[in-house]
Amino acid sequence: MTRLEEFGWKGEAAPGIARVVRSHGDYYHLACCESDSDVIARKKKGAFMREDASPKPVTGDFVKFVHNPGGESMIVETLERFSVFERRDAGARRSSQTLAVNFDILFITTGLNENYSPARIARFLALAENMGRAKAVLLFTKADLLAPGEGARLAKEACGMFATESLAVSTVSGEGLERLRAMMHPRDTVSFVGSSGVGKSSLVNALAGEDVAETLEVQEWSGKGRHATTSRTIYKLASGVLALDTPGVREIGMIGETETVLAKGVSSHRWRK
Ligand SMILES: Nc1nc2c(ncn2[C@@H]2O[C@H](COP(=O)(O)OP(=O)(O)O)[C@@H](O)[C@H]2O)c(=O)[nH]1
Ligand SMILES: [Mg+2]
Repeated sequence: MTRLEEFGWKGEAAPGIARVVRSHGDYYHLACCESDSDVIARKKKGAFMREDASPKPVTGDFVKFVHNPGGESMIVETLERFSVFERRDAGARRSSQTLAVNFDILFITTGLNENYSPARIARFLALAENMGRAKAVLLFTKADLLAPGEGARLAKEACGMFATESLAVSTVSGEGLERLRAMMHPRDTVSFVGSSGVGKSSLVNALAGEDVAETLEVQEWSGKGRHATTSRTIYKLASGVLALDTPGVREIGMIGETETVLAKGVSSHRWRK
């Protein structure tokens, strides 16, 4: 299998096609069949400026690129996305922010502590409504903070309330992790979205069996709500599953409203250092 296929390309692997597996600033790490390691590329100047141009690439995108082993490789086009999850902002300069693309499963992640809010889950589900060819699963983390069986009960209740598959897990006790693994297939891309601090990176690490993702983005709390982590990465787990870890979403809004519950809940999180 080529590296491009290992990273989720389900069509015929061809030169000139790649997947963005990490991005920081102007630089993109590409998995492709031309190389056994990441090829670093930039966007071709002007290629994403025209009105009819494809969207600017983000981690998870499949792209067309020009490979230049001796110099700079250039991304020239973003291929059509089969799924997209985006946040819509009210009155902001940018009207939307693309949080994840080309995922097979969207895990809407909620902590079983102050983070728990049916209203927020409903909001995430509403944003997920037209996300494309992917399924949504409600994932409840930190089940160890509740009495035994309580997390599973809440997950079952949510499943009834939202008619969406639900699961309670804990990276501390290991509860639910086997069921979570069983939901994911090799070369599928899974994406975890939810508030900062709910344990998305911890889950990726637990699934990977080693620390690949940075957890507890400490600066995030000291910087008055600023997100320190802006890079997004696709991690290839030993199982062959591709996990897309995204920076936390502090506020996720529908057009015309702002989520404030999150900011309030944060200060009383018991795990805050
Ligand atoms: N009690 C408990 N704490 C957890 C669990 N998973 C993660 N945490 C803690 O929650 C905090 C935030 O985790 P992190 O993975 O960085 O969250 P992210 O911002 O969603 O990526 C860290 O202090 C973790 O140790 C869990 O299952 N149970
Ligand atoms: Mg994280």
